[in-house]
Amino acid sequence: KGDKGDREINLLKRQVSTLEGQLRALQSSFSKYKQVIMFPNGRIVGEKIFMTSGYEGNFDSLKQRCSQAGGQLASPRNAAENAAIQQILVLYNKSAFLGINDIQTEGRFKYLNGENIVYSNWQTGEPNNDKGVEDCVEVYSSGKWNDKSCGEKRLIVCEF
Ligand code: 293
Ligand code: CA
Repeated sequence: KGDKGDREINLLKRQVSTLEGQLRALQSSFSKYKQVIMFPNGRIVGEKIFMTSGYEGNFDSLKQRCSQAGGQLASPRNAAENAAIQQILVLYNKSAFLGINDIQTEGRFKYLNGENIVYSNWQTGEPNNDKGVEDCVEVYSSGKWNDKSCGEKRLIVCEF
């Protein structure tokens, strides 16, 4: 009792206890900073964060801006992600372009990485490739999707 091994174990126990306290403080602080940074333009769904800056531009411009910021254009892969994007659009009463298009093959909508989409929420009657020029996808503040010309200007929503 009280030999060198015991003293080292007791030291380690105090160090672990100190670290546990510091970790709890950091978690609490991080949680608060998340709340602040998400207000009012950000939404968290699982590990994904959706965010707008309020900027409006054509598809290429939005794609470039999200990429420049270290993210990519919002690419909802399920209803929960689509609903999070919709909540942001309701704040602005605007439509956004998604990171989805059928530029490569008409009628085959893909994510920016070339993967075929795994989820969609088309408005009834869409996609209709109106006038043969609609290769991008806008999402209305209703959450429903419409294919639209990539040259139109829409709200930016990026995912990180
Ligand atoms: C046509 C018919 C409309 C539809 C519109 C959009 C354009 O004008 O009902 O809303 O196309 O699909 O992207
Ligand atoms: Ca359309």
